[in-house]
Amino acid sequence: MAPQIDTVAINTIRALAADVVRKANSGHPGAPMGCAPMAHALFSKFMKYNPKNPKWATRDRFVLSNGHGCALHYVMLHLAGYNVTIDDLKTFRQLDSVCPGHPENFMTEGIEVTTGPLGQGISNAVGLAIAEAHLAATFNRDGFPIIDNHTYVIMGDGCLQEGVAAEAVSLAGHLKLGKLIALYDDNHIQIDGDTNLGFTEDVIMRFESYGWHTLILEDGDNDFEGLVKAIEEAKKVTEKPTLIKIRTTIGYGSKNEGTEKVHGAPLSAEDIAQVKSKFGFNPEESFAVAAEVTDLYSKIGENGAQQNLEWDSLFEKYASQYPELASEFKRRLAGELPQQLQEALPRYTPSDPAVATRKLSETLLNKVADILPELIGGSADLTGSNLTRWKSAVDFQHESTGLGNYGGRYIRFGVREHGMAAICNGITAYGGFIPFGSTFLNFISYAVGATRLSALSHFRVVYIMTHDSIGLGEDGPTHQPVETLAHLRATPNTLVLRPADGNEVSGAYLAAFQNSTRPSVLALTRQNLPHLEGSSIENTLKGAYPLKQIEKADLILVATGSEVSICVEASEKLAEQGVIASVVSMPSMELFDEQELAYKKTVFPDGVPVISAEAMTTFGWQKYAHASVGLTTFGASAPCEELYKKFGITPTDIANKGIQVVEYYKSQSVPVLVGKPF
Ligand SMILES: Cc1ncc(C[n+]2csc(CCOP(=O)(O)OP(=O)(O)O)c2C)c(N)n1
Ligand SMILES: *[C@@H]1O[C@H](CO)[C@@H](O)[C@H](O)[C@H]1NC(C)=O
Ligand SMILES: *[C@@H]1O[C@H](CO)[C@@H](O)[C@H](O)[C@H]1NC(C)=O
Ligand SMILES: CC(=O)N[C@H]1CO[C@H](CO)[C@@H](O)[C@@H]1O
Ligand SMILES: CC(=O)N[C@H]1CO[C@H](CO)[C@@H](O)[C@@H]1O
Ligand SMILES: [Mg+2]
Repeated sequence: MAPQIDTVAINTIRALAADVVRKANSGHPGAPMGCAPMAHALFSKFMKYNPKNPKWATRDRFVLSNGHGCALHYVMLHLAGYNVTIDDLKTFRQLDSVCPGHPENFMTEGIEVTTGPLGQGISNAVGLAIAEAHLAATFNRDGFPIIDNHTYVIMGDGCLQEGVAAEAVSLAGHLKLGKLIALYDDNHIQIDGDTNLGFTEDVIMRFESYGWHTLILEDGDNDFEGLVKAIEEAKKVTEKPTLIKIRTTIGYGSKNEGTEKVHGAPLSAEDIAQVKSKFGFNPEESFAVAAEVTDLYSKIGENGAQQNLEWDSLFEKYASQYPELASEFKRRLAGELPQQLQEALPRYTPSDPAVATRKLSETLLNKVADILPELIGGSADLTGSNLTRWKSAVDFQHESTGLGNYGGRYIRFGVREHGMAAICNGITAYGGFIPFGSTFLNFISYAVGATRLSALSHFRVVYIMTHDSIGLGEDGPTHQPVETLAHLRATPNTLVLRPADGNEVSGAYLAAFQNSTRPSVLALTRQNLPHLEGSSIENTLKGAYPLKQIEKADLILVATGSEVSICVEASEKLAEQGVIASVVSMPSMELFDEQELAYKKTVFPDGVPVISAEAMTTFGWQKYAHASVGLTTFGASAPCEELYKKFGITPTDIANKGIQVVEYYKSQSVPVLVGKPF
């Protein structure tokens, strides 16, 4: 039997969660009531945290991967003494509440990552554990365990059904992330009903084959001692992550316990009263916490604050013994860029030979990798194509493999795009890193479940995406992105950059590194591109700029990436026919949109018609252009030059369209697009 106080605390958590959902008249009581023992075990017996300093660098990380059960997390944060009051709990799911409908890392102290889209949280946790292992390997010294913590996860059936989780946990097993401990809420229920409708695999066998240590607890509702023992067991295994499969009852205590009815609907008033009576609580009282439970948790909080103080003095000693390491540690945790970064960025002139932007990206990574030790990442098995591995790189691998070590910064993600992006989110959430992931631009579509969360979570992740158009050629339409950038540009808080040459590649990386609250997607070519007259890092940061200042142009050609130099050629053809065309390079719509209106008007003055050219969907260009060159269909399999001819993206095609557009607007006024007053 568990000591009485634990039972009281667990039942308090269950009743509070039920109250929270009932008050909101919306939410999910089942998972919180079933997972209350796990949460209580972690928050009261295992986790190292200081509720008064939620960002303490070496705190244990906790992720509720079944984010729909977040009433549980908010209740735990409240009990543990974080800045979540009983009144806050009463505002669950209401506008501007610190207790939003699913956990959001930027809304609530103590929430590490945004969860709710199933499978993401457990995958983020793999990133958190990678970050911990790498920082510990980098900064810890004998007698100074500056970074030393676990990552704990609670997840449900849904998380285990999602492909992204399989990608991430497979990598976690390979990497032997021994400080990652996942508690699986094995309640046999999901929304449609019993999991036997579609989920009959042996989860334990699957995780064993991934290289995880596994444990089973038969009665997660009542065997609290067994639960604590299992977590202790898990902590002892240091070279494998652990999965503890815990049999629970969804909605434990409710009249509908053990059924899908308690998954996502508030308990009725009578049911809540019944639950409280069963637990020995006053059925008339809501949001009640017994003094003994408050006391228990306030002692735990004080203990955490004490551990934090001890760590502070350890860090002070560390700082006097290793001053450079300590100041580097502080810089990285603060998310500040090193001063030398900007000078290290390569600059080019038009006489430099034509190079693919993916290759220019490799050159840049080689120049900055040593200056920017927070840069960590890799490719989804396209290192040779994507050119993302710098010369001095060491692989992030467990030492026993002989392939690298935890101090390494190059991650072999395998062909796991979605897992890669979710892991990058977790690494960002840890703090102290700028992670990157790489694949062909087209395959970022496999990862958008996670890249969308990079944006929502305000995470600085750099997505280095190569082979960025039909320009990749022979691989054909299966590999050629068409709609991809339009989708990414439509995603809030996402910086899309498609540089046209070497200076723009440097500018694009600088823009990506400089903003610590949003992800960036760099779209890079496979084919070689000339260095442009008029390009610069500074111009790139403005998002769009004319390559040449022209007093009175008849026409503007705006393009991104590989199509800018094609437009330069088109403008030369037009000049031969007496049409003066200004070429605007637009490496980033978002950066341009953020400029002052006066600047925007100098780039797109009223009365001058605009043609856009981009070798992908024309969708979205209507915002700046009166006519567009691009695709409205999928691409095709052929050499690059033939495809540009087929889809009408040659200097001649663009010049011909230019003549047509100029002719057309001779007889009517040119609509104002940029800076219209509504
Ligand atoms: C990616 C994604 N797909 C669908 C949903 C909607 N959804 C929320 S919970 C849930 C069922 C999850 O089952 P389980 O993890 O077993 O949760 P339990 O019912 O045990 O609380 C679904 C389909 C979601 N949140 N995320
Ligand atoms: C606690 O959070 C509230 C917002 O809910 C904020 O106004 C307040 O300043 C916070 N208090 C502390 C001590 O951080
Ligand atoms: C970062 O990007 C956001 C928009 O996504 C913007 O509001 C903010 O000003 C940017 N910060 C910096 C430092 O550029
Ligand atoms: C300060 C602290 O609690 N550190 C713990 C972090 O986790 C390791 C296990 O990996 C423990 O040994 C430490 O005590
Ligand atoms: C230079 C290089 O690595 N090129 C590769 C680019 O990617 C394609 C597709 O994987 C390969 O076929 C090329 O060899
Ligand atoms: Mg379930």
